[in-house]
Amino acid sequence: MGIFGFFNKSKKETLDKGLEKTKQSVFSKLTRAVAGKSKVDDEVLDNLEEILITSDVGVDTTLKIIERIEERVARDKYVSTGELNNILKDEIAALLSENNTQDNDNWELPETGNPYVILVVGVNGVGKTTTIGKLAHQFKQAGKSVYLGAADTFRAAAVEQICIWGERVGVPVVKQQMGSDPASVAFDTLSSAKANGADVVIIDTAGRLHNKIGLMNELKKIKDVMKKVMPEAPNEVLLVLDGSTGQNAFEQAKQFSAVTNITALAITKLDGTAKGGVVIGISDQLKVPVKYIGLGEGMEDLQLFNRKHFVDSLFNE
Ligand SMILES: Nc1nc2c(ncn2[C@@H]2O[C@H](COP(=O)(O)OP(=O)(O)OP(=O)(O)O)[C@@H](O)[C@H]2O)c(=O)[nH]1
Ligand SMILES: [Mg+2]
Repeated sequence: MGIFGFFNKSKKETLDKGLEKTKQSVFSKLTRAVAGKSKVDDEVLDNLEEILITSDVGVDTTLKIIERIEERVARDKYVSTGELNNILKDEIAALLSENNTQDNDNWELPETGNPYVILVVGVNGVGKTTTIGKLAHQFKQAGKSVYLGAADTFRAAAVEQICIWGERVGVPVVKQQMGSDPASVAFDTLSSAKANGADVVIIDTAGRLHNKIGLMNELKKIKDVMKKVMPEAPNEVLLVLDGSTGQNAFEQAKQFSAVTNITALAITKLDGTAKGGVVIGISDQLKVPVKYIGLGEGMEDLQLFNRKHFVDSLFNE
């Protein structure tokens, strides 16, 4: 492996390109904030605070970042505005690394003797099915055998969509008719995957949140049925969030965590938005780790989230 390890040149390009809109927006605001100023003073810090908040970093995380920069300015006496990008990059990376969760740097999975089961949840349209297709592709590339379960039985088109991904990526999809019981689809998928010695199972679910209780019951039923096949399943409950909705994504994460035990987050659609700063806030504020980020609609446009690479990409000129 080279110095970037898994993070090779093409991945870096995908990340840089995906974060371009956020980056442009942050930089143009920063440039305006320091125009005509040589030194980071209170006014620059005030402007910086506003920039971070309007870039969807979130108020609490912004205040933490500003505090760190204030300390640094007090310590170093004179901090030139030209250094601001680098300081922001360092301080945000340091802040995020204090979070106890770890970044994943490869697609390896824990050895359990059974397939590793990922249950994918999230409200409609956030990118669940697309993320499942991309995950299947990444796991397959890493040499794993993958089974997908079409447990979004709410619409015929949902079953079709995941089958198209299955064909595109070259992995089997277990399905039933539209309208059938999602828990039964999950049961069939886990059973087949186990019988065939698969490495990973990824289960799609419907995004319609009729009400909290309905959702909670449905997810509980799916989980209970999974446990009949493998007591440790699901190994991962992945909540997918649409990054382009900014603070809304944040709210959804809080709401979902309140009704079910979420173990990982995927933040999608970062390529189409200037609100990519939301990843920083979510990664700082929530106990659940951001594991994957979506940077486009293609098969290759999903990456393991790495805090340092993310912040580097955002603040490197
Ligand atoms: N630009 C971009 N588009 C994305 C990304 N992820 C998903 N999409 C698009 O978002 C739209 C919705 O994605 P789906 O995967 O169907 O979302 P879903 O959560 O499964 O939706 P429901 O099944 O209706 O609940 C599709 O047009 C995807 O191509 C991403 O990372 N970037
Ligand atoms: Mg879907």
